[in-house]
Amino acid sequence: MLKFWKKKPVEPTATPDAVTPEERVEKVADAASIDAGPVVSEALAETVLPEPEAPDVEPDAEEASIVEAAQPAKRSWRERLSGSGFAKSLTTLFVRHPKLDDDLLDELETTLITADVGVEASSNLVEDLRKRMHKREFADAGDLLKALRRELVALLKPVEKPLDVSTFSPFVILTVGINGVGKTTTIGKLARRYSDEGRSVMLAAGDTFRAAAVEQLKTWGERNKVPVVSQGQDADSASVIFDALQAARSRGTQVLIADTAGRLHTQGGLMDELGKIGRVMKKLDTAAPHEVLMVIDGTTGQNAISQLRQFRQTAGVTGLVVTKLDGTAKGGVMFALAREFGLPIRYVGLGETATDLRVFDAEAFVDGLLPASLGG
Ligand SMILES: Nc1nc2c(ncn2[C@@H]2O[C@H](COP(=O)(O)OP(=O)(O)OP(=O)(O)O)[C@@H](O)[C@H]2O)c(=O)[nH]1
Ligand SMILES: [Mg+2]
Repeated sequence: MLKFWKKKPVEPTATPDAVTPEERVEKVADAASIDAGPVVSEALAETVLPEPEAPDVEPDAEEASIVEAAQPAKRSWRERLSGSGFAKSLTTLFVRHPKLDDDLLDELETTLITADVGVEASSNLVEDLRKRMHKREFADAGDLLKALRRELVALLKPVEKPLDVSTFSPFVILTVGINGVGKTTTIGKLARRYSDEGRSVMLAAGDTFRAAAVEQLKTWGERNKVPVVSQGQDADSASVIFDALQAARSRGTQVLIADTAGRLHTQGGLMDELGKIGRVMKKLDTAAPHEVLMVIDGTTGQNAISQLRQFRQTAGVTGLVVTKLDGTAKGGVMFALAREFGLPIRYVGLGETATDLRVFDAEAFVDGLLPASLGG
């Protein structure tokens, strides 16, 4: 769970030779040749990219298998989300109020607000449903459930915009977020996903505050056979990420994912460091980072709104990952984020293992929260 009160990152210390990343960039740019190069794990040499396989099935059979394959995937969203407080209270609500009336709608509003959907969004949604009920649009609570599903999907559909990492090479993803939200774990899961898609991946250990953070990233790297660029503890984060970008470019790596230390959105100095990382990257590639991925803990509630507001301002967030939606998360924050910012939700975390990161799917998510049918 949230552990930001435990760890208090300090301002980054200067590198041993007291060279700022900006100066370092100048030095590297001035140098005729790059000597020692970055520290890259030997796993690079072992990385063998699988050949893309030609489809050997008839189009119809292929379509059928895609549909078939999608069913267990949808089922697994439901299995994972069914433990969440939001899904439980929605199911209980319809069991306790099988009758379509104002009481059902009043409780629905309370349920949405309690799940962190946001007061205004919840009230608007419920008032709209109430009007339609009074106009006798719904025959029973089952019809109301169907309308609720459509409304909830409509709130999330605009932010269902998957990340396309094939637009640049290397495609650079900078992950940001407060402490303990699941940044490093998400990077590990992304490394697995992109490797499985046949892409070459490199990780940059930009969380230089804790030795354990570098080790944690290296473990994910080894597990997925992807190289991890790191420097010693207390190295400058921007310098590590700069080295990694340089290495990724020279090796023709397709996706570079940079980790950063967790920081509170209220810590001005640390927030400024994210801006510096971006500026340093731009010296090598003016379009980098191509995605600033903010990781948000799904159990956070409304505080996620102020976190995102601050990170967007300082780090230019372009996409979101909402983690920990399995377990005790209320999940309503997804709707609040979508409504308030309209930023793409790229992925959601539904567990701790490598395959528990899903491309965000508005329908699958809403269906995972709502009872499948009433009395069924
Ligand atoms: N249940 C669940 N746990 C998750 C998920 N994503 C991450 N975690 C857990 O959350 C904890 C923190 O994850 P980290 O990846 O270390 O978080 P971080 O943001 O890198 O943390 P700092 O580097 O300390 O800021 C770990 O125990 C992860 O296993 C998820 O989707 N579901
Ligand atoms: Mg981390």
